[in-house]
Amino acid sequence: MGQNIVQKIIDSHLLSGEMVPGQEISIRIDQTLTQDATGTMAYLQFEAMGVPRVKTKLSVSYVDHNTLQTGFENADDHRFLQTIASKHGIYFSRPGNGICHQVHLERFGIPGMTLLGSDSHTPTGGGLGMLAIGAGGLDVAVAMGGGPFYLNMPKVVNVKLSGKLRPWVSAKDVILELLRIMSVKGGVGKIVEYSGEGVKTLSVPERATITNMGAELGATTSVFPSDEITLEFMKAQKRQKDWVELKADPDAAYDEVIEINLSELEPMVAQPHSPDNVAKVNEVGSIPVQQVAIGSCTNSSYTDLMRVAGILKGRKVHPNVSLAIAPGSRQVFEMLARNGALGDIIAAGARILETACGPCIGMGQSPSSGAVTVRTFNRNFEGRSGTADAKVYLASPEVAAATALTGVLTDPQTLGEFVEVEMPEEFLIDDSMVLPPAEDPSQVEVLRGPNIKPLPVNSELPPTLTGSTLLKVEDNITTDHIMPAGAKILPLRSNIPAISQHVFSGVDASFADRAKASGGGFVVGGHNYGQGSSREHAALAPMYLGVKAVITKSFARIHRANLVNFGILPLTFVDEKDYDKISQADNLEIDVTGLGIVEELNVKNTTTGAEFKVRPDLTERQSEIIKAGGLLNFTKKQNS
Ligand code: MIC
Ligand code: SF4
Repeated sequence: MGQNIVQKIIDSHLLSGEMVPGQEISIRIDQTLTQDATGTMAYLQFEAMGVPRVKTKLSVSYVDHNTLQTGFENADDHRFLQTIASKHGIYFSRPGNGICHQVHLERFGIPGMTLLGSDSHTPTGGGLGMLAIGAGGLDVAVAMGGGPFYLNMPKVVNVKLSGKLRPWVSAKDVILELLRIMSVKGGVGKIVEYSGEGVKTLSVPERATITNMGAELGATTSVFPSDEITLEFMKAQKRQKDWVELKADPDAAYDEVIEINLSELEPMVAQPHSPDNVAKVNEVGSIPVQQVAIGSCTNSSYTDLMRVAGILKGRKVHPNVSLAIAPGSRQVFEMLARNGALGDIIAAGARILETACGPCIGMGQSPSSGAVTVRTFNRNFEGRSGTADAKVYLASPEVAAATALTGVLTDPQTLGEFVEVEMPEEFLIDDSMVLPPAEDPSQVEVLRGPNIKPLPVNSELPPTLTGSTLLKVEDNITTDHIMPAGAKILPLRSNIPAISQHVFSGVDASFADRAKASGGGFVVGGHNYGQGSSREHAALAPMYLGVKAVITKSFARIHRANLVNFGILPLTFVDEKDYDKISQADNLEIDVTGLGIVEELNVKNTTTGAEFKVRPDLTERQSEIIKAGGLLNFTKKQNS
C-alpha cells in the first residue's frame, strides 16, 4: 500500500521502532530551533552533555519572547544565547529579527525535513511540508547533540479541503473550524495531514497559520503537501534550490478523515477561555471591544499585515480601542515600511510594537481590567494576557482590523469591497541579523550573567513515594496555569529557584510555600493536563519544589514527556472515578518498586484508607529515565 506524507517523512528518518500507531519510535532530526524563553535551559543542558558542536544539519537560536528589558535579566540571557550559539555551531537570530516560527518558515524551513523546536508552535513549519514538532528543551538539546527524538507513532488524520475561501474569510477560520470539530483534546496522539483541491488555493503563509494553530488541537504536528505553491514561495525567498515535491501516494491510507469545504466557512472567533470555544462572529454579536492585538506566530505574515493595512487605510481606529500591531519578522516589517503600508497603519492610530511575541505571551500590552480583547493569536487561556479578568477572543487579522475600526466585534464582510493582496514575487531578503557561528570556537567566551543559575537535578526514584496532595485541579489545565509567563515571571526562566516561587500562582498563590514546607508531594488533575506550551519549566520548577508524581485522567503530549525528562512520574487513573477518592491535602503512598515490570501501581490514600490503581504507561526507556531521576542522570549513567 502507498504511503501518506507523514509516513514518508517518518520512514525516511526512522531510527528505531515500527510505524504502528501508539508504538514508540525514534527519528533523526535534521533541524532544530529554540527561542530565548526555553533556550537558555536547552543550551545549559546541551553544554552539560559535553558535545562541542551541534550535529544537526542546521540549528538556529532565536530571541523573540523575552524582549522587554525591564532589568538586566533578559539582556544577560540574550548575551549568553549569542555567545553559546557562536561557540557550538548554532545560528543566532538577533532580537528584532522576528518570531522564531515566522523567520524559520521564511528563511530556513525545507520540505521533507524534520524540525524539532523547543516551542509548541514549531508545527508552523508544516506549512512548508516539514515534519515540525514541538518538544521540551532537553529533547531539543539531545537532538542538537545528534541523538534521536522519541515519540509514539501518531495516528494520521486526513483533513480534506475542498472549495475556496470566500473574500473576508481566512486561513484562521479554517483552523478555528477544525478546533470546533476536534476540540483541544481531539488531536492528542495524532498528526493532521491536509489534502484535497482546496490545498492549492492556500498560500504557504496561510497553510502555516493552519499548521501553527494545529498545536491547539493537541496534535503532534500538522503537515501540508509541498507543491507548486510551495515552490513559488521558496522562489520568492530565493530558496528554490531547497524545494522538493512531497505528496501522498494515491492509495495512501489514513486513520481518520475530516472534510472541510472552504467555500462554506464564515468569519469565526474562539471565545474566552479556550481555543476550541468557537462560534461565528455573527452569532457572538457586536460586543464592545477595548483592545485589538494583531501579530504572533499565527498571523503576522506579509500578506496578513498588508490586508490589515488595506483595511485601515484612510480610516481611524475607534477611540475606545487600543490597537497594537507586531509584525512577525524583520522581513515583513521592512517590506511594510518600504511600500508605504506601515504609513497607513500608523495614520490609522495603531501602536506599533517590535517584531516579537509581545502581547501573545503577556510581554506588555496587558489589557485593562475586565476588558474584551480581540487578538489574532493562538491561545486565549485565562490570565495569559497578563490581566486576570480580561476576556480574550481569537480571530483572523480581517476580523481584528474591522473590530479596531468599529469598537465592537465586527464581521469583516460588512466592510464592503474586499482588500486583495498579492503574494510578492520577491521578498526583501537581508539575513544580516542572523549571525553564523564562529569558525574558531576556542576564541569565543560564553558570557553568563547573575540571572543564570545552575540546573537543578532530581535524585533517583525511591521504592515508595509518599507525601501530601498539594493541589487537585480540573480538566484542561494548561502550562500557563502550572508555570505562568508574562513580563514579570518570564525573565526568571534561567533561574529555577526564583521562578519556582510562581508555580501555580494564578490557581493557588500558596502552592510553592506549601510544597516546600511539606517536603514535596503530588498533584492531581483531570483530562488533558498540561496542554499548551512546551515550557519544560512546568516540569522543572515543580520538580524543584518536590513534586514526585502527577496523577491525572490524561496528559498532553509535550508536558508528559517533560515530566518524564525531569523524573516526575506521570500516572493516569485506571478507573477515572477514582479521581473522587483523593481530596487536596490527603496523604498518599505509591509503591513504585514494580515500575517497568507491572502495568498498574497501587496508590494508598493514607488519610482516608482508600486504595486504587494507576497506570504509568511508560516504555522501558522511560521507566529507566524515571528511576534514574530524569534524562540527564540517565544519560550520564549510560555514558559512564
Ligand atoms: C507559548 O506560546 O506559550 C510559548 C511561550 O511560546 C511557549 C514556550 C514557552 O513557554 O517558552 C510554547 O508555546 O511552547
Ligand atoms: Fe510567541 Fe505567542 Fe507564538 Fe508562543 S504562540 S511562539 S508566545 S507568538
